[in-house]
Amino acid sequence: MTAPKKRKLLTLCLLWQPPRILLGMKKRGFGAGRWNGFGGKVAPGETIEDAARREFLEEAGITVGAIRKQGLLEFEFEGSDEILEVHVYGASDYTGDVTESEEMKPQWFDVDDIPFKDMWPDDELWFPAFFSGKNFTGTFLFSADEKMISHDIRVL
Ligand code: 8OG
Repeated sequence: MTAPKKRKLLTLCLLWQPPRILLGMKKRGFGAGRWNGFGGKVAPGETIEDAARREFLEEAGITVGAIRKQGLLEFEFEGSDEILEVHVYGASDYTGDVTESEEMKPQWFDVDDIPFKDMWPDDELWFPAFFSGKNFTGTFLFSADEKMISHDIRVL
């Protein structure tokens, strides 16, 4: 019997002020070279929502106002013994000045001009659900070299 895969809890928060959205170019580590929202690993003893807010502050220098959970995404990579469980939040206001960090270079984009070709390939599939304001779930299988093999997205 194979052991069940470990789950790694991660956050992803998208700051959306129609018609613009703040994305960051990931400068190092997992996902480097791709535009993304802001987020990362949930620390022991921390709530997922607190982690989402902390990561935004660390990566973009700003404190987000109210955040709303909108999505739950699960990623499995071939050859990996863990599942990435990504909790997706939306925010629409913030305080502070958007600032580049060691991890992210933030930039505002028009929602009609999102750079999907330089993002994780699944984003194009679930961003419309996010923008619709609906809740959604997704499960994705990736190859070890980060190509999407299969996906299943449900808008709730
Ligand atoms: O701590 P670290 O930077 O490694 O966290 C990874 C971040 O990337 C975290 O915010 C979750 C997010 N993330 C994935 N996979 C995907 C994906 O396929 N699309 C998007 N948009 N974000 C992802 O781990």
